[in-house]
Amino acid sequence: CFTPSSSRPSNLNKHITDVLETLKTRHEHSTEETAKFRALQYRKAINALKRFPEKIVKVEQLKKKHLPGIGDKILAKIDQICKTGTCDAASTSAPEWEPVVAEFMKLHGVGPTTAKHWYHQGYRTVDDLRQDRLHLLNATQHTALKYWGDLNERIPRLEVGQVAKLVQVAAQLLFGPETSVFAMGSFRRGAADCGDIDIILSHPKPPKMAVSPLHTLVAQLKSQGLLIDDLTAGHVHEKYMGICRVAPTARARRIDLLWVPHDELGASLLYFTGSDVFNRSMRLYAHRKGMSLNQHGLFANVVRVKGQKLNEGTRIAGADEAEIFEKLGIPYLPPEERNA
Ligand code: DCP
Ligand code: MG
Ligand code: MN
Repeated sequence: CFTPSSSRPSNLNKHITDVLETLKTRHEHSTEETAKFRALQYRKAINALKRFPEKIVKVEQLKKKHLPGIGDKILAKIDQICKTGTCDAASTSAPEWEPVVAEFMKLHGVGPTTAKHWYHQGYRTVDDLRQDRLHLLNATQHTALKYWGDLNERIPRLEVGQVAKLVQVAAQLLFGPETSVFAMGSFRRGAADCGDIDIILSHPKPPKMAVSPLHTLVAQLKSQGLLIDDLTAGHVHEKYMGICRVAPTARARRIDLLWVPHDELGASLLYFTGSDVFNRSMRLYAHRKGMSLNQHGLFANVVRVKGQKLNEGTRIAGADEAEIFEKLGIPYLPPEERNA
């Protein structure tokens, strides 16, 4: 997945990836212990197939290729899809609880276990939850429900840019012009619309204050009316999750603010740009090279025994994003190329 898309054809295997998408979604809504792992395997398989340079008409084309996520079980499904256009697992209709659980899981802070629990208690729609049973929900879920309609809408790219600009102006007024502010996540990857607004802030010499700079900024943005509700409680240090509104009559949007140390800015930019699948591949790549990558930096000389880290290693990059690619021996990929 470290190949630029310009040298990659478009998805030649939609006939297969569409069916696998259905199965992936089933696993995402499942409460089985292995469901998370399986959903991830499907995501990897789907990404690998999308990039596969030829149209697959026989499963033999994939044998011995060892594509990510494609083990014997998925190979058997692909075989069936090649032969019949679908596979048993995908053509059986979804169980009755599935669409209900899927709807509940769209609420921030609700996973499959909670969603299934509500289903078993007899709730079928988000309106059922809203009616008179609010004691069911914790504070975060309650806030998410309050803005349910708005939060299900995609955010136009333009609006993400406007919010980031407002945050930048406020932060630079508070902490000076050397404060850096970046719009991250799918926005930085070039998406036309985003699921939420992700912002990184950093400062070469963070002001020493009684409360953290991020907490100060959040208070300021609340008084301006940009931030309208919290999803995290208490004093914020490094990460804030909440709800914002670009103007009084605009829709409510999910916003994440991250305050990072200046010498970790590159690693944080890399992490918060994503995608999450791209991050996982990059971490795995580092791991294979005896290194370790996280949002704080790239570490070399990591000693692992049976996969367990015995030491943290030495940090060899962190402040600069491009340097992390360089030290890993991967050609730099611009954010738009990290959608895998
Ligand atoms: N991230 C990650 N692993 C996770 C969650 C997040 O690596 N489990 C990183 C990669 C994401 C970034 O954080 O790209 C931002 O997370 P979002 O959930 O906001 O995802 P995106 O911005 O990529 O997509 P969306 O448009 O849905 O917000
Ligand atoms: Mg996002
Ligand atoms: Mn986010």
